[in-house]
Amino acid sequence: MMIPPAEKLGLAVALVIASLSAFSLFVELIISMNSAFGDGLTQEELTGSLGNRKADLLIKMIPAVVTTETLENGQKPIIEFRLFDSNTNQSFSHVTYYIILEKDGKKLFYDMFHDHDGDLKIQMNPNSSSNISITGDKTPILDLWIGTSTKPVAISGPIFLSGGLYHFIVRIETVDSDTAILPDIQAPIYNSWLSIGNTENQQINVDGKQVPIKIISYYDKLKDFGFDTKNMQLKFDMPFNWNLSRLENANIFVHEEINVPKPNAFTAKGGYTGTVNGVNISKNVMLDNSNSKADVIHVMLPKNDLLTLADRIIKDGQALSGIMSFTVKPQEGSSMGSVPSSNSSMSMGPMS
Ligand SMILES: [Cu+2]
Repeated sequence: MMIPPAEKLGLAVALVIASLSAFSLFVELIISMNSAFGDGLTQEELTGSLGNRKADLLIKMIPAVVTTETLENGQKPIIEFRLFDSNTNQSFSHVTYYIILEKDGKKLFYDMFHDHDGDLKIQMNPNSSSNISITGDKTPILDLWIGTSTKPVAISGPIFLSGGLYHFIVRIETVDSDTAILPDIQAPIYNSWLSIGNTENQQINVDGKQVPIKIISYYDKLKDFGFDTKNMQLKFDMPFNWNLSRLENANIFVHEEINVPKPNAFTAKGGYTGTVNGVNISKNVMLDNSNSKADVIHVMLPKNDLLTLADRIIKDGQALSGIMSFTVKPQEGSSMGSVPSSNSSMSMGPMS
């Protein structure tokens, strides 16, 4: 179809204006009626609707385990966005995604992306250059980036350089046709906080021997790491917003992974206990002992447990500190049994 240049421009301008006006509006208005939230996962399905159709958005990191360490080793993860009707599992066609990426409230990039089959793939190429650049094919009419499975659009630059939560704000601009722009009031908006694991190497002193350990935090960056040699207790803190309504409205999952080489006195008991802000969370501590050379200890806090903890921590008056404070120490036969698979890179599906 041939479209005269003036009309092309008009369409593009309309699309830009539609998205700009949506921006100022969405905070107060649209977000409350037509959006979904997620927090701390590596993939999730956010529910939404378009007219009388279900319009769920799958946001997924491929592979599921992306950490500062795997990225430093050259990993270039793909982020998949698929808008689909969950009643039929059919993808919408000709989906234009307006995507904003933020970290710690700071905007990293925003642009419009399109996939004719509704299944958008964006490759992330983190590097320390000063600017973000996007490379790929574009649609002929609206000049939107196209990212398919065989040819993902690539975003290069200072993204995913640090671990923690990356906030994707996704607004659906078109479905069914490349040029049928959705009115503000209908355009679904989705919020997802995907997690890049932050890998930290530490040394602990076990019986006078330095043991190098590795901690991966799949929620936010840790701070104030410490090890009490006498009690053999690890401790570390993480920034965390304990606000109950925030937690109730999010798909949320906190996952810390501690790798300790063995054997030594720390690993000798074959089990571990843990606390969060002084509350015993040993049932959330799992040992993967499938590797003969290292214990992999997972502290996994799904939403329900986080809500219970938050309730207690708010009553204790600890919530204002904005800290989740972990301890982990060895204890005989205490861990919930071992993770069955030798693959500790568990995939974190939607948890609500
Ligand atoms: Cu299309």
